[in-house]
Order: sequence, then C-alpha cells, then structure tokens
Amino acid sequence: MTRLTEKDLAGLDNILNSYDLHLYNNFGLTLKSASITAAGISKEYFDKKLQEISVAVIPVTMGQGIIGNFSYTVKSILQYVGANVFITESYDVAGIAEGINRGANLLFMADDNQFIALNNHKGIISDNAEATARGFVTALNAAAKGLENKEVLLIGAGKVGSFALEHLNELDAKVAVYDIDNKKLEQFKQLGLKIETNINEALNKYKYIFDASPMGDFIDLDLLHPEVYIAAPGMPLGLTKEAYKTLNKRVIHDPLQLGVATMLAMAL
Ligand code: PYL
Repeated sequence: MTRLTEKDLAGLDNILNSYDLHLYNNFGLTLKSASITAAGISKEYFDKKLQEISVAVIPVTMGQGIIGNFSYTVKSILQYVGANVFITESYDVAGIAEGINRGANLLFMADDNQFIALNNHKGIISDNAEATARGFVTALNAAAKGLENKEVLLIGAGKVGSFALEHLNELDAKVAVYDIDNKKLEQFKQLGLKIETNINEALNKYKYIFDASPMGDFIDLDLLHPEVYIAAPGMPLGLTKEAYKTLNKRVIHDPLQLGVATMLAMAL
C-alpha cells in the first residue's frame, strides 16, 4: 500500500463537491450512496446512526509519523457525508483516551500499516483496504449496471486488490488477475482463477478494469478498450496523464474519499 503524501491530500477538502458530482454524473452514485451500498446497509440506518454518534480522528505519530493534511482530510470526508467529527488534540494513546472521554463512538486512526475505524460500542472495526476495495467495486458495478458475468481485469493483488477480488466474486463478475509478481499469479492460477501474464496485451480485452496497483503512469490510452471503465484506488494512478484526461468521465480515482466514507458505513 503506497504511503500518501501531504501533497496527495492538499486541497482535497475543497473539491469534495466537484468530486461527488463527477461520481454521480459518470458512475450514478454519490459518495454517500456508494458507501452505503458498499457496506450493505440502508440509507435509513446510516442516517439514523449518524444522528446518534460522534467520530474522533486521532493523529498517530508512530513509525514514519503524521502525514500533513491526513487527519484533516479524513475529518472533511466524514463531515461531508454527514458525520459529527472532531480531531483529537492529543496523539496516539492519549488521543484515543481523549476521543473516548469526549464521547466518541467511532475512532479513526492510521499507523504505517493499517487504517481502521473502531466502533467502541459494538466492538468492531472497519479497515481502509477492505472499505476502499468495496467502495471502488461498488462504483464499477454501478457503471456497468451490474458486473454479473462481465469480464473484469484486476490489476494488483495486494491488500486492496485481494479484497476487491472477494467482492467481485460476490457479484459473480468474471475476474482475470494481473500482478507484477509471477509467484502470486501462479498461486491464483493454481486456485483456478483466470490470470493475465502480459499487461500490455491484456488491457484492451477488458471493458472493466480495477486498478489496485501501486505503479503509476503505465497505462497508455491506446492500450485500452474503447469503452473502458476504470476504478482506480491504486496510488499513484496507473493511467498516464493523457489517458486520464481523455477518459476522465469513465475513471474513478481518489486517494481517500471512497475508502473513508465506506469505512464509516461499515463501522456503524
Ligand atoms: C490510509 C492510506 C491509503 C493509502 N495509503 C495509506 C497510508 O498512507 N497510510 C499511512 C497513514 C499514516 C497516517 C499518520 C497520521 O497522520 O496519523 N499516522
């Protein structure tokens, strides 16, 4: 999983409206409706719970430390979908204590390895990799008007890609997997999964692509299916700048929005 940078997140709070409009106009979902669908809950339950709870975002200093804009961006996304949110003054364990003492029911916190939302009333957590996978698969499913029996190319079988494979299988999509690691590909083949071994040859065969790879700038426009839709949680974006500009309406890509909103819905 690529570590986000302060630059990746700069100004993201100001573009949430235009991001949401892009998602709705081109994929038929809002950030809120995508997260509700991805979590498998009802809008009524989501709205009711958000009235009842408060959410703390806790900056975590361990490991490589705090990422500028990270806590603030998480808070902005959560507020955007209707949550009551505060960022704790304190960090780490003191931040957890502060969050609980200030009555938070959900605690969002991320170290270098995992980003979770902890529901301290229900004793459950939601995980950003799983939530991101479900949020982006939900968007692709909406664009395809259902992925059942439709071929999907999954690029990258890391944490997000593996969760996406689970969700795509739940939707009965016909998934082919590509990963740069041949050993991983061999394992998938042993499991009876369809694999692709040459990404440049594979790309134009698929109308639906889920790009969970941490590689950037490797997918050229002329390699792609003319009617392709791409759900791209991978950071940095796999598409070249030119391909992204041309395909813009058929690409959903963001560093945190879908994953954070779906974490909230999954942790309620
Ligand atoms: C959760 C993101 C999604 C992609 N990569 C993941 C990442 O960058 N993880 C590190 C997050 C560190 C946050 C830091 C803070 O500001 O609290 N500990």
